[in-house]
Amino acid sequence: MTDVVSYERHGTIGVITVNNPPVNALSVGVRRGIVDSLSRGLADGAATALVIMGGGRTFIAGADIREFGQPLAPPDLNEVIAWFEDSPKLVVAALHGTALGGGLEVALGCHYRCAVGSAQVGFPEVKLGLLPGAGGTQRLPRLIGVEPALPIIAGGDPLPASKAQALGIIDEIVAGDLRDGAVAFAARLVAERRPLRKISASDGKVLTARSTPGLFDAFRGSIERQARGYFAPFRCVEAVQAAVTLPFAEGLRRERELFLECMQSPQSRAQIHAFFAEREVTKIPDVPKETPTQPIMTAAVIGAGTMGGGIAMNFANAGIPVQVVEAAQTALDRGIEVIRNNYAATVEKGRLTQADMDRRLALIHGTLAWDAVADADIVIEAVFEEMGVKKEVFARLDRICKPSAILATNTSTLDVDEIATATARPEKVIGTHFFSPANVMRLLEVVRGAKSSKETIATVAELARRIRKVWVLAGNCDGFIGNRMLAGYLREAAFLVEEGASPEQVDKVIYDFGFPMGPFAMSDLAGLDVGWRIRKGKAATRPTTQRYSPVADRLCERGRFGQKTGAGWFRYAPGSRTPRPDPEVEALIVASARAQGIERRAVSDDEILERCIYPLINEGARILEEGIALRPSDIDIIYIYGYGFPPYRGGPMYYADTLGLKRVYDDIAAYHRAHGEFWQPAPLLTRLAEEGKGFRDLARA
Ligand code: T1G
Repeated sequence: MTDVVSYERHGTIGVITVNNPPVNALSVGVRRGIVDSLSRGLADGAATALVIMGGGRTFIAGADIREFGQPLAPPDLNEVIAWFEDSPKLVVAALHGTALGGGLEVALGCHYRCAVGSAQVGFPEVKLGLLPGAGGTQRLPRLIGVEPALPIIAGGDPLPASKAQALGIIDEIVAGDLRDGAVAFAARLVAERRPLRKISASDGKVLTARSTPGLFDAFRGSIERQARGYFAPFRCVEAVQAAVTLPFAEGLRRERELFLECMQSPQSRAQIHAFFAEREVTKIPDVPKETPTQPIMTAAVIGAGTMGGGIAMNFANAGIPVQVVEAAQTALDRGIEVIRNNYAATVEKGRLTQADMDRRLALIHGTLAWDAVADADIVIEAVFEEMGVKKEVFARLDRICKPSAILATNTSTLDVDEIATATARPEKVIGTHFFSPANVMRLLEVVRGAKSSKETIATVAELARRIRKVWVLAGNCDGFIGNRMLAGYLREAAFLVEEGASPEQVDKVIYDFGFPMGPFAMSDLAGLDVGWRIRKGKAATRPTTQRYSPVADRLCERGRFGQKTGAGWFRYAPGSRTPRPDPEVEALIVASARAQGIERRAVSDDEILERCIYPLINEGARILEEGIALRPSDIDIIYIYGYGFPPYRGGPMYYADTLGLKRVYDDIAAYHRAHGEFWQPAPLLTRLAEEGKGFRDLARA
């Protein structure tokens, strides 16, 4: 059990190395191995000090999440850390990669910490719906002070080594080999007779915080917006508060109580589901990790509109030179100006240096000359959403681009296979559906055409990782995965307001469920004209027997396209993005209901929530049956990253399982009886409900 941790002496310094790839998680074997190695180091008379470090690519990156939910086998991590802190020999933690969670807690139990410059440290537990449960909420505030510790613990984002050093978390940045540097650092500390610093015994900074009790309420207020609906961030604050009000041992006990509250919350289970789902999504059964990929050294984007410009920024941000091709100089200039303004806004917020902005802009080359894309390794088309235009672009690219070039379309509604017919290289054609704004939203739907080769898929997957996208493979169908499911969600929202709900009532129900905004505010943000154009394209084929709400069309006919025109479903004061109810819209809704003979009624919040969320689940089941999505958790990732589904509810398919599919099926069947064909229960949902199973059972199939 202890082969995952080794001990060997280098000169007079004993080195404990954790070897538990891929991230040196603190499994029970690692905890035991660390204790064994510490005992060996203390018994080693020739060792005057000890170093603990990680083998492979990182220091310990946290507790072993896969052990959660199982009875915790000894030794308890708090005990392990206390043995380090109480060691009679000086102990140095040597950090590289990502020293996270329990890993950082182990490091805080050591007397000193050194790191390579590229190391990161942090407490991401809150992103799993947890909190640092091995002394992190008690030691970090004692080391760096309460105010800098709060955002690290309640926010969960990692810190670069430089920032960690400035805060006092890291004592020394090591150049060159980490082990050699750490051994030399430890030897120096011994030679200088530096004290064995025990953070748990240093109360100065937390006692100071007692004189500003208001800082906790102020911090809670500062996270209210982004932590809305979450359980763990506010437990993190309570745990840090205990570090201020209680002695260390009692604070540790309080931390453990709060940790267990978080661990037992449904939110943590949902967030851990999302954590593993985001990694599972990269596994494509017939495109294994070993599939060869093409090098992507240069890229090109056709179209410098909102999407094209945002897509180009992704390449520049990853250091990949990118040509941006437009048809007219004015459109090109406008597109490049929007890119420049986007970067300038980020510099203004202090999240990008001017030098970085200049470096990235220098990688983006605007041009009217199509032959500029001849040598690009990948070209992404982001032109007008009309099949004729797209096929003309792909035919032209097929003639111009080098044979190995991948030709990708950013279409959100058109048939990728049909676009591929415009080329002689269908195996190189693929869908890369970015979400707007493309330089911000992390989701990328990779749409596999019937003839997209495995190499093309693997290459685009690798590129997606380079441009920091969470990518999900989707089959080729109308709306792929996300937008196909969204259709039912938006349809029911429109029906609900004709039946008697108001747009603001519907939006509030969905906002309170945990989305950043409801369907009507979202439509106003995206622009109502986008959907209008699509509906007009399909009007001729829409069955006349099907219920249809014309309200959105009426809004568009009046030029009410949403925020961009100052009015849509809501009205917006000049320069404001705050939606305001508009009597003109209410009148349009009432007129539409009357024209359809719909008797308006009071609609309950519960009905609104079910009629908006259940269509996601029902359509998601159909998408799984058709093989458009590989697994239910892929759909969860799409909705969390692309549509703001609250991570603490795990995504639509996970959420359905928490409700129980029997109940979901019964409710959908009832809506089917009441509202007709749109509510036909998906066969897969029906089968799973009858078998007493959940979507989770599919993943295991
Ligand atoms: N436990 C178990 N498995 C883990 C793991 C963990 N902590 N972290 C990663 N893995 C798996 C992951 O599922 C994947 O598996 C493989 O390792 C590579 O991960 C007491 C209670 C470290 C930044 O939250 O953020 O400590 O798919 O693809 O992109 O207070 O992994 O190969 O089968 O993500 O290089 C706190 C979570 C835990 C860190 C590396 N720590 N991990 O990113 O690789 S709770 C975390 C990450 C805790 C204590 C509390 C990232 C990474 P597979 P990967 P990567």
